[in-house]
Amino acid sequence: MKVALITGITGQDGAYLAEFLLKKGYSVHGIKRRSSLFNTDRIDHLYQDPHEKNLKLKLHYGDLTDSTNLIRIIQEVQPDEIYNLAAMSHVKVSFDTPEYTANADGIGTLRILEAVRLLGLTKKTRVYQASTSELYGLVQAVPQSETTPFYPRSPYAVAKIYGYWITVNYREAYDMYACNGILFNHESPLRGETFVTRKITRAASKIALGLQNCLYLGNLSAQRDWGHAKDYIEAMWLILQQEQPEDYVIATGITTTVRDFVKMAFAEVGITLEFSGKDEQEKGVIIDVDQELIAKLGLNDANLKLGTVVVRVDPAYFRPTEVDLLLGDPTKSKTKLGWEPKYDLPALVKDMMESDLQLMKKDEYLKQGGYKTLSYFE
Ligand code: NDP
Ligand code: GDR
Repeated sequence: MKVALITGITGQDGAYLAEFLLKKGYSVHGIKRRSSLFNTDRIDHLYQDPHEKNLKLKLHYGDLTDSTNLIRIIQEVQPDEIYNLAAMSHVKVSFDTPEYTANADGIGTLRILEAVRLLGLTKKTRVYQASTSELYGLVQAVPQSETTPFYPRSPYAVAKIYGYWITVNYREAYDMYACNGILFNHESPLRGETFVTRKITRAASKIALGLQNCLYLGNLSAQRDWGHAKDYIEAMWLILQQEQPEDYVIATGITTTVRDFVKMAFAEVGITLEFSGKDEQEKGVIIDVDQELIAKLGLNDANLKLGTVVVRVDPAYFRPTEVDLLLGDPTKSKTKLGWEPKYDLPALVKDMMESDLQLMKKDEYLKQGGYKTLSYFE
């Protein structure tokens, strides 16, 4: 039985990857952070009571900023494969916490590689590093491939560029099987709520249910190459199953603006939006409501009047330096890995909207049932 260690197992990709590896018969170990509230929602369905025999999934407390802890866990687990997914992964937040981001995302990668080396595991343990299309940053060329030059545009991307190169360096210096997956944006119903796609699908669902009036966003013209996380974690696994360790771009090869993603999400709940105005004054206005679809989905059209503004721009969400256009070239991963995504963008939007509509309906039922959040001081 192969043994895998996943850092960042409580995140979007970690959750999908853990399930995927368990299905493949792996023994899976994950590193989770200590938190004052439970932070294992995404993997609770995989959880096994630690008292059970033949545990297939085991969680360890740890942090990428603590090298002694990482060395101890890797020594105990003796993994065949490490997937280093843990990171402070929010680009905008990295401008607020640049030093922490460098520590966790940059030096954190070094800590993992160095632990493998110090423990004499360079021939046994294969390492996957979660690199990112943010490395391309300021557009040098499109589509972006494994040979396109990098120009990072945020403390996050600068930290990740260290992670990228230290992975390449350990591969070359110590003959390790260590690889970068340069993954373009990938989303899912498990996506963190403050990334733009999930923020949009949650808000579109709430607005359609009359639980929210307006969605405030930043740069609507940014273009992203969006895929589904379920497809992308499979590529991570494939990258570690090859004869030679190499770096791969994982992308769909199609780019879309944030504005068009908004339109697609609202269309799933029968709302057609038109955008007018420029930059900070830009607005998304309802120009059509599909009554049949609204009725079919069991929604309430009371707030959905033609001409209502449901999307506005708030410059607070602009970034000091933006990445305007990402468009990946997945030729190498398709030909060498045989990787083929199952979801296109419309299928991704549909999946996220169906899931968020269900979640928001639960909120609506609770509200209708008279449930109120209690104050702990009452
Ligand atoms: P998430 O933000 O959903 O998950 C990040 C995970 O890292 C969480 O489990 C989080 O724990 C954990 N974590 C954060 N800081 C630390 C730390 N200091 N020590 C230990 N664990 C930590 O990210 P995704 O799943 O979306 O992404 C996975 C990886 O892939 C990240 O490295 C990200 O930067 C990278 N990436 C993501 C892309 C995407 O589009 N999703 C594209 C390209 C790269 P907690 O749950 O407690 O917060
Ligand atoms: P990104 O994802 O920065 O590409 O990083 P995010 O969804 O945060 O932003 C995508 C684009 O949308 C614009 N945008 C907004 N973004 C957010 N979060 N909130 C808003 O209100 C908003 N309005 C417009 C942004 O300016 C940006 O252009 C993600 C993360 O998962 C990284 O960890 C990963 O490395 C990259 O994808 C690839």
